[in-house]
Amino acid sequence: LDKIVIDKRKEVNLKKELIPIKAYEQLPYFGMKTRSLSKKLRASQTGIIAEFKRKSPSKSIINDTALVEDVAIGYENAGVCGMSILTDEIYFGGSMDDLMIARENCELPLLRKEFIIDEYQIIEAKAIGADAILLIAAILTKAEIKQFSELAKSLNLDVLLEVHNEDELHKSIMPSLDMLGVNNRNLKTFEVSLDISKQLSALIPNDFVKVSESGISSVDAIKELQPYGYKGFLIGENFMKTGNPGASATQ
Ligand code: IGP
Repeated sequence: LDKIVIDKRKEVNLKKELIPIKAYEQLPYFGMKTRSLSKKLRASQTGIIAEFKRKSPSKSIINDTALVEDVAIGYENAGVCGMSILTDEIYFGGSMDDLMIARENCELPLLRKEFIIDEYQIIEAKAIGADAILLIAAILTKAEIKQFSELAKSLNLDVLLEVHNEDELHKSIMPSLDMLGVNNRNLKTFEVSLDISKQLSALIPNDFVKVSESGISSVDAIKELQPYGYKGFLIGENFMKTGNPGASATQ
């Protein structure tokens, strides 16, 4: 994770020199209305956020043939609440183009899944058609979480704040967040356990939509987590590892 953040800082600093933020503010999506992922999750019975992920540091290649447009259409037809799209290239094989292509092919609320460490990436998210952003507590200070989430809110982007332990949770609770996500995967050791979601759920105030992330591989897992107050379930690999991610999200 430390390495990802170092590389991300280099990437963002380089991009800042190449593309001034003003250029993004000219893009058509920048001025467009967003769809609220948190509201959709709140109103839903199933609450699935389906992810487009080609590879990951923990699993290497998951799916390198599926086209993002097909998957976006498939997820939408499956009736999921939203789609998460990795835009990190180096570690996850994603891109901002993936998000833009998904935007052109479906009406689902789109979550930009990225290691956000700079306001620049939030402006970018809005400009490429995202409806929500991910903030990861493990890589941000409390002041940054506040600054970034308030900027996102000012752009009408929903904020999903991700935690993995109690300290990160305590540091993060603030009114500018919409969704509190518990990552069942430790981003430093890659160990996965749904118990993390169960343990932290009671500490999350009910004004936030609770999302359980990673390692969810069955309807039973969702049923197991619902009594703990979870309204959102972020699922990647389980759908992406199949030949037809959209169809697998239907079940
Ligand atoms: C999806 P899974 O185990 O269903 O593929 O997990 C999602 O939770 C995972 O990709 C994720 C992630 C992240 C990726 C959660 N938090 C932060 C990159 C960065």
